Parts: sequence; structure tokens; C-alpha cells
Amino acid sequence: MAEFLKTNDQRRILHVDLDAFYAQIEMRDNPDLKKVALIISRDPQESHGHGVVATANYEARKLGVHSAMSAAQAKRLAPDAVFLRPNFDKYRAVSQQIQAIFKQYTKKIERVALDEAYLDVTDSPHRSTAIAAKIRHQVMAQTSLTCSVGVSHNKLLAKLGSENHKPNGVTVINPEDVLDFIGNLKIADFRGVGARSEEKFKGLGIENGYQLRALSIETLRANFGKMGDHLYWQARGVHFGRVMWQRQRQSVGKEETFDYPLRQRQQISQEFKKLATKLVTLLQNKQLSGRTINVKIRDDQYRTINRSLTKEGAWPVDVEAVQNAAQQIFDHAFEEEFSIRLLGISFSNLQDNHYQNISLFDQAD
Ligand code: DCP
Ligand code: MG
Repeated sequence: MAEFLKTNDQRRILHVDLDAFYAQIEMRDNPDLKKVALIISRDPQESHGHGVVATANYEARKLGVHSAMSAAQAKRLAPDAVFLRPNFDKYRAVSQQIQAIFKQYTKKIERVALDEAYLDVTDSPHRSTAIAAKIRHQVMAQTSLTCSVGVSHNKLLAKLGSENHKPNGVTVINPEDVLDFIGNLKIADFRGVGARSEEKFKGLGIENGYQLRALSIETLRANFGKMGDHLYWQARGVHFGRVMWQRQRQSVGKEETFDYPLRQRQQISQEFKKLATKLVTLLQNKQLSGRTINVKIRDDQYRTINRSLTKEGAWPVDVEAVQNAAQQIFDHAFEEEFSIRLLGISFSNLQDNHYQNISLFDQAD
């Protein structure tokens, strides 16, 4: 099968993840716990069997204990384990120390959990591997904790990389290594593949990334619905999700208040055209689109109506399309007479339009 996949993704992304985070902190603070199976959870005896395992050290993991398992089950697997209640204040404080280290290398940090973050270091003058090494060194020096780091050109690969050599490891995935790295993954390593999908894949005779990649997008869709598309691109190591380092805008919009109330549909459609033109320019400048168009209408009694139209995919960033959608919403809300003081149009459920023009779909297989 020929692979012509030129995504030309030039970003440099790191995924940093502390090893057995809560458990490692507790072992650091009480070294006696290093020798035993340690489970961070309420004790099943105290909680009438209701506790859930937050995490476990590697001794306990050897016995089959893992996150999200019931404490009662963990107790059966590891009867001699020490159960410790989580101390979130302590973990949050460590998390802040770690974040402060990340900030020395980039402001583009997406914190995913207390112990986990993506860093976009594309703009840094330093090599990605040097940054990874320095971060690991500083985390150890300042917190006495180990972490694992994945380095690649997108978030998916960076995350898979950090999982690859856990604990206390670094994995760099260069573009030329992507297809082999992904090919060698077990099917359960792919995002979104849980116990049920794993069974389904077993039924199809699919156990690894190479076999997954051999499946057509149609086969994947037929078996896994929308997940099928995600799996198709994962199998090729393609992922355009951005490191969400800023609080994302909720919406982008324009509105206009009128000195004299508008009473004719003709006036309304003219105003919608003006608003749509301004909004489209704004969206183009920001390279954004959205799945939802919202229209705000206020009449001279100060009654305000907000209505929206949501599509499966992004709306075209196009004056006529936006104007028509707004008019449609308006006509639906006002069939007879009206007296309008304010009109507004906005886009929400925003999406990045940045990659729209990249030809990554010209693939032959
Ligand atoms: N956590 C939790 N419940 C879960 C998963 C995680 O409470 N279902 C908490 C406990 C973990 C921390 O979040 O210590 C970090 O989650 P990770 O998934 O990164 O797990 P660990 O850091 O414990 O282990 P690993 O070495 O696999 O990263
Ligand atoms: Mg972790």
C-alpha cells in the first residue's frame, strides 16, 4: 500500500506526564511506601466498598491494580496493599511547581490534568529534545519526581510518545518514524478504543496499527461510526488539534443598535448584509469558523430573542451564507409586524480554519 501523506506539519509539540503522580508524591514523602503496593483511594473497609482507585504505584500495578478500578476489587487483587486517601492540596501545590517550570520554555501550555500538559515549543530557539531533557531535569531537581515526555509534531504523537517509555522516559517521534511507530501500537493504545471496540477489532482480526491502517475509511465508518474517521487518521499519525494555551473565545460577533426602529423586512435584510460583511471579515482575519450561527434580535419593548442554527460541520465564512441564515432565523421568529431596535449575528462553537487549505487528503491507497 502506497502512502502519500504529506501533512507537512512543522509544529514541535511536547507532552509531559508525571509517572504514577499521586502515588509517586506519597512515596517521596514517605519512602517506606516504596516497598509496598500503594493504592491512592479511600480504604474499601472505611467506605463500605465504595472507593475508587485514583492511582497506584508500580508494585500495585504489577498485581493488576489500576486507576478507576473499584477499591474493593483492588483490595482483592492486592490484599496487603496500603490504601491512602488522596491529598489534593499537596498534589495541586506540586502541579503549580511543574507549571512554573513549563512556563520557562513557552507560554503555549495546555494543562490537561494536574500532572499532564502539552507544550507547543515551535517558536523556541532550542531543540525540542533539549527542552524535554531540561524539563525532566528541573522537575527532578525541584520536586524529586520523575516524568515521561513525548516529542513530535502533533498532540496525538506527543501523547503516544510519553506513554511509550513510561516511567521516566523520553520518546521522540520524527516524521519518518511515524508510520512504523503507529504500526507497532496495540489496538488498545489508540485513543477512544475501549474494551468494546477492542472486542470488535478482535472480531475483525485487527490487533495492531499496521492492520488498522490497512482498513478502508468505509470499513471503519461502517463498524465504528464517527470514531471510524478518528481511527483512520490516528492510524496515519495525523492530528491537527491545537495546543489550547489560551482560554478559547466562546463566540465572535457583531451587532448594531438603531436610532429608529426597523419595521420593514427589506431594512432588516440590508442590516443583516452589513453585519454579515463585517463578521465575515473578522472571521477571515482570525482564521476562524464555527458550527453555530446565533442571531440576536431586540424590539422597541426591549424584548430580546436569541436564536441559533447549528450545523454538523463549520459554516462557510461567506457573506451570503451568513446573511441568509440570519434572515431565515429572523423570518421564523417574526412572521407579522415588528419594530426592531437591535440586530446581532455571531458564530460560536468556533473552529480553527487554519488547516482548511492543506491538501492532506490527496492520499492514494
Ligand atoms: N487520576 C484519577 N482517576 C483516574 C485517573 C487519574 O484520580 N481515573 C489521578 C491520579 C493520577 C493523576 O490523576 O495520579 C494522573 O493521572 P495519570 O493518568 O497520568 O496517571 P498516573 O500519573 O497515576 O500514572 P502514569 O504513570 O500512567 O501517568
Ligand atoms: Mg501521569
